[in-house]
Amino acid sequence: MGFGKDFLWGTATASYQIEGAYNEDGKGLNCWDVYASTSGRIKFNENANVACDHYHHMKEDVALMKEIGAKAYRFSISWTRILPDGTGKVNEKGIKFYSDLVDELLANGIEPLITLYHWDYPFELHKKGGWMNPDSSEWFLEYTKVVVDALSDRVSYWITLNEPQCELGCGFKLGNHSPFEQHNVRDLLIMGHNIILSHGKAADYIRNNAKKPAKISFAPIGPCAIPENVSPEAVEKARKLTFSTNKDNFCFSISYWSDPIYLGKYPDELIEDYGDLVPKFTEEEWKLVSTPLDFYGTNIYYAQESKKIGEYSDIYFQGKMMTNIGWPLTPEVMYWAPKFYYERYGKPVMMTENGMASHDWVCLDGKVHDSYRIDYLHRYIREFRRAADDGVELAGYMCWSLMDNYEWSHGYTQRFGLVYVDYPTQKRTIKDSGYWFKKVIETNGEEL
Ligand code: GCO
Repeated sequence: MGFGKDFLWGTATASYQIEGAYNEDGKGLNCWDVYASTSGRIKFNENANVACDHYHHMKEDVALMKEIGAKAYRFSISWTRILPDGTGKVNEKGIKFYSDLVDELLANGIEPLITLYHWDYPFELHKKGGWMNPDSSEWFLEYTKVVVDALSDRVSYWITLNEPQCELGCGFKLGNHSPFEQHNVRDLLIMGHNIILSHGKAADYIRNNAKKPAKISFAPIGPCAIPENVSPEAVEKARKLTFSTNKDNFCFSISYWSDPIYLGKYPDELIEDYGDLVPKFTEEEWKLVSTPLDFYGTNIYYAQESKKIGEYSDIYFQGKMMTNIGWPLTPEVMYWAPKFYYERYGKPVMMTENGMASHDWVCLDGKVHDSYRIDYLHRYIREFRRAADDGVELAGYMCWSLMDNYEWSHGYTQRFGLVYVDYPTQKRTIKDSGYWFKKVIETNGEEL
């Protein structure tokens, strides 16, 4: 069966990680701009003030996508480039940048997929309490309206939120992402509630107001557990673990976010664990939250740990193959996750991110020979295709990332790109994996 004829092959990035130009042309500051270098939580205190300087290399970067043969590009919009204070005054130069990007993509036959929010929260709104503020979903709606009104005449694919798990879990529970805070369960449930409602209001607005018929989703992480074997009992055990809200770690779970959005209810387990601490949606709000979506976006890099084995676990064992960032190689997750998500949420699955970090450099011959990344992608995409062969509807695959960029708390130490970026000179070099991916696209993944 393989990937269908309309399967979208592309690459993905996010505004803060690539754009730079953090204070140019009227852009307002976000929480990463303000805290990255002062938090003490980022490798070498690095920030993305310049990053890949994509703001000034936009056309060159679209040309690279074209060279790689990508049919789609997932990128995020910087909220404060559009609304410098988060609400109120609109920055026309910010809109122009994204409008030009969309035009450039379309002129090169590349489908734009917009992520509205990939973690770069407006600093002015943060000062007003951010997601804790009961108005926060209205702020998000105001921002959504400006973007959708400006770009939906040319854009069909909309992803409301990237990985709300990390937004909440890393930003406000663990405190290792901006704004580097640590909150109690009560606060986390309030913020989660407002984030889910923000998604709902945005999805409803897009559905009813986009000028082109819209395809909408969000892009949660997909920490799926892999069955120990293929017996029905083992599969059921993995399924249960995959969708568990996981008590104190509920903000990193799948079901805490996806059940309200795709099934119109909170998971029973969450209510059993937290009862009245879980803020309630009105009936009207539930309708917005569960606005029917078109696909299920998911970012997947490795499986969920499901069993401790002494010092180790089923996914981390002595000498286990790991990528440079320390994530284990678990290609089977690309089969099981789409299968489980399709069963539960009933929508075509789009891999909105997948890829690997490795130690890359430009070799003496001027090329980047990243054979490990080719092997990683080969193993993962092959498993993804197996899900299609098994009847799971798949919508696309967005490789993370188009180019090396700022990897949050790891600063620039992790290279995820199909394109190498030499930061001091901003010179780009397509890696061997970029050319390999080009062939995969040309053959629609049939030769893997
Ligand atoms: C995430 C984000 C990306 C990361 C990528 C590699 O998944 O954390 O969506 O911004 O850069 O996933 O960690």
